[in-house]
Amino acid sequence: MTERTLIVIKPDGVRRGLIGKILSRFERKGFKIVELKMFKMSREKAEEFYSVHKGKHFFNELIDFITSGPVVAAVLEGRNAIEVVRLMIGSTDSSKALPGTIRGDFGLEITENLIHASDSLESYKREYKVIFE
Ligand code: FUP
Repeated sequence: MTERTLIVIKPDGVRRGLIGKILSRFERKGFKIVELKMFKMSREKAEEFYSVHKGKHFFNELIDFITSGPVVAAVLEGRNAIEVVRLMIGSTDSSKALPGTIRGDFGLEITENLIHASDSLESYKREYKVIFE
C-alpha cells in the first residue's frame, strides 16, 4: 500500500553533515521525497512534537537537544512507508541498532540518535500537523 511517513533529521545529523547521506538512503530504497523543510524547532513546537514523552526522565534533555540547532523534516511516500522507514532507522538506542540501519551505521547514542520517523499512521498525522501545517 502506498502511504506517507514523516522523518526528522535531528540537530546531530545536520551538524555532522549527514543530511545528504540520510536522504539518499531513502531515495535509493525507492521512496519519493514529497515535502522537505529545514528549520529550527521552537521549544513550544518541540514539546508538542514530543508530547507523548512529557513527564519521562529524559524529556528535558530531549527538548534541549532537538531545539539545539536546525533540523530537516521530510515527508516520504512509497509502499508500506511507515513500517519500512522504521526498519531503516533502527532501534532507538543507536548502540543497539543493527548495522545497515541509519542509527546502527552512524551513531552510538540514545538521545542524539540522528533521526525520527513516525511509528504509526496516527503519529504521522499528528506529527505532520505539528511540523508542516
Ligand atoms: P523512537 O520512536 O525510536 O524515536 O524512540 P521513542 O519514541 O521511544 O523516543 C523518542 C526519543 O526520545 C528518542 F529518539 C530518543 C529519546 N530518548 C532518550 O533520550 N532516552 C530514552 O531513554 C528514550 C528515548
